[in-house]
Amino acid sequence: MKKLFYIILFSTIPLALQANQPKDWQLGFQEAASESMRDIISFHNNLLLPIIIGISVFVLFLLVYACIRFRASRNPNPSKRTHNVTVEVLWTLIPCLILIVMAVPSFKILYKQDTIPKADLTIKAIGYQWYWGYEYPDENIIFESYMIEEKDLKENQPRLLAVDNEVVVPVNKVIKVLITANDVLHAWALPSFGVKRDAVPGRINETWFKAEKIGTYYGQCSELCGIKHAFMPITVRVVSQEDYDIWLSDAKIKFAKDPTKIKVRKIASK
Ligand SMILES: [Cu+2]
Repeated sequence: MKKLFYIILFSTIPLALQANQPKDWQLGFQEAASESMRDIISFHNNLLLPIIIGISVFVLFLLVYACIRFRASRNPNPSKRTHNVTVEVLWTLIPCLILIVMAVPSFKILYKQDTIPKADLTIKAIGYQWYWGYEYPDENIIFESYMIEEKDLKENQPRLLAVDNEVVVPVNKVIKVLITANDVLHAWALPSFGVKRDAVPGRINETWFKAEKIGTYYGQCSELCGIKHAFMPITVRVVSQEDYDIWLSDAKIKFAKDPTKIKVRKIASK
């Protein structure tokens, strides 16, 4: 019995730690890893949810009240009234006011996301049927990122989310993402960063994020793009600046876009 308890305990701990990917039986959003996502979550939890609950409870009350108060046995001769100006004005005005109350903070968040601060790093994501291509335009880096098949998964790699070549970015830096596609519509989406933008062939969309926590974050293509739409995940690994520099110097050789531009690292003289 005790053994069973420990098995359950320890098998649930890793789940609790992996906050950056969908969890079994999850309700609501993934945990925020950027200010943008925190804004979205607080807008949802502090404003939308109370309004939705309030309206649902009110409508339920009206339904129950009407069923009981105006049932045939208690109200044999129904009223013939068809219009009531006061009630009609109210049921138009109140929903308008509710919409305005929701729209103001909603637009504020939208515009905040739309204004891209000065970028520390720019990456370009290109959607293909069915994988993502990435470029680091300022670093002469280009690579492709394919989903890892279930049979090839290593430990701690989530099914349908892990990729062979991850996007690596430094923590606490403004990352600008240029998004486009090369065949059909795709969408580059990363829930923990509050980022989702359509990838449109022949056009470049842009967005940004600033990851606040080191970790691996998972997203998926979010525009129906064909038979393997569900199999082109997005993995972003957020690392410290030092780790990023190490990755960068290797990636510049491994993923060089133009081999003539490789700056060979100076080998320290003996
Ligand atoms: Cu796609």
